[in-house]
Amino acid sequence: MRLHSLLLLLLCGIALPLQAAVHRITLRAVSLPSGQLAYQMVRHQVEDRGRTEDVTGRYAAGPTIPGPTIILTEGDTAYVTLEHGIRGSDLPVSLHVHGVHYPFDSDGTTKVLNQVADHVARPGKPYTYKWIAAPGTAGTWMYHDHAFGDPKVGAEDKGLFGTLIVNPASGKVDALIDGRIQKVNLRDIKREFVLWMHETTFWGQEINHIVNRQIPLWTNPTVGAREGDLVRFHVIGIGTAFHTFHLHGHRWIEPGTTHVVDTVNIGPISRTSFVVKAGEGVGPGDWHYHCHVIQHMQSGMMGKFRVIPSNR
Ligand SMILES: [Cu+2]
Repeated sequence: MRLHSLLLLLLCGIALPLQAAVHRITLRAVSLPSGQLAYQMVRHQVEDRGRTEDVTGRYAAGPTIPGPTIILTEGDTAYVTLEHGIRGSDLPVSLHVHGVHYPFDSDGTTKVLNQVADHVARPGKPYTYKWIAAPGTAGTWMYHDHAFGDPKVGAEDKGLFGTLIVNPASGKVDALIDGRIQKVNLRDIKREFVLWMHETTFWGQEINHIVNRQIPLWTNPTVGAREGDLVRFHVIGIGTAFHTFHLHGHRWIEPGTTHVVDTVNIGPISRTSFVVKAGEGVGPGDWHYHCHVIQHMQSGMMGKFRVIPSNR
């Protein structure tokens, strides 16, 4: 009997996911002095193995474009409450997420569109969405408004968009490092750069794992790393234009393939995510990144990946 119980325990232990945290997140949609809209992190608490940790301090203090990057691990569940903080407007606002699982009432759409019910926040009436980062949902995804101003489309084009990263439960991703495809431990990545391509502008954000903070970079930013550091890029399209993201001096593999590339097609709400070793084979420099559509380049759609010499 005792042996039986022990075996059962062992089997249950094997079947349980390695990590299954519950995230309780509050976001607020606000207006910026520029007239644009943005999401702001209000609170993020993580319940994991009986402990609750407040990680709100990892985010920028104010609203940002793109909005706060929410990072989950396969197996996690997030309850994301949206507050309406858009001054001078009582039009509903929402959160529609891509990539992960959610029940229908967390779709973030309006009754005008879904013919059933509004999944929206109104002034003084927050709305809570449930996102389930089920196995198989690892990847870089996005969340955005699907209601404000236009009850079918929403106001993502005015700044109400942000990034959701679901990291694989294994904690590892494939990358082209030192000339060969190998597994990289996510905990060895120093910085992540989120670059949204909107019409003729990049909107950036850094997730700095050295200081454990998200840093807003706003438009066409210079991003930086030390030579030899592992960095991960997340490039996402939004709006109406199609782009070709290109980074000088570096190459990587298309996720899930062995194709080595240095340019990726990015359409609205399509994305890529890849790891590079900063300056690998080419050394330090102000390596440009830009859209390779000539008209977009001519309109200034570019920035720099500044690789500084290693002090090792
Ligand atoms: Cu472009």
